[in-house]
Amino acid sequence: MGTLNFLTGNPGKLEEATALLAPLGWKVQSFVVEGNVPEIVEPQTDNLTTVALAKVAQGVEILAAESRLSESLLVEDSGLFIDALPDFPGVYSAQILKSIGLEGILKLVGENRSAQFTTIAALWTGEVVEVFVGQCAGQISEEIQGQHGFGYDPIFIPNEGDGKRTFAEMTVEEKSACSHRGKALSTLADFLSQN
Ligand code: ITT
Repeated sequence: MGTLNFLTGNPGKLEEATALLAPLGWKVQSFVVEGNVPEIVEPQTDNLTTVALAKVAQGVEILAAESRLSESLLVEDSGLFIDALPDFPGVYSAQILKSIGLEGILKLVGENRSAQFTTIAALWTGEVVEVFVGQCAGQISEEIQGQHGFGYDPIFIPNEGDGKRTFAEMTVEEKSACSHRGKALSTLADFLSQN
């Protein structure tokens, strides 16, 4: 079985990647050095791809310093983009969530509730970096709904599915079947199976 080192400080991302990739024969493990997830500096930019590439570059430097360059390294950067609020919260999704919370977002959204989640995943294969993209279109819910998942899940209703339930009202498997991350990682899994 192949092993993927996933460099992330977000346990929800790790859980979703494991649920999706383990049945396909990939062991997903948290990338840790001396028991800790390494600190990564995210550049100030409004582009998810730039952030994902900066994360993977720093991760590969750490692999090299650990003499583990032949191992894999997966990173990803995700963001929610609300149509009525251009580029918001976008690459600043983590900071905005911390500062105004889900209630704050709901107050800002008016009649047009359309939104998209995007994931840019970057994989160091041990030789090269490959990039995978996943997108999921949906609507911002009227209220906070559901207990599962993390981040913006309780206010995002994907258009695929019944169009009523938020990601936080779905199982991990249901979310991955239509989510931005699920799509990016499914493409990654196809790539791995062919290479
Ligand atoms: P990393 O260590 O992997 O960077 P992070 O949580 O900082 O973890 P991101 O910058 O990619 O990851 O995420 C930005 C924000 O968007 C953060 O607050 C997440 O909780 C949220 N987010 C990302 N993916 C999400 C998803 O599938 N559902 C809901 N919220 C999500």
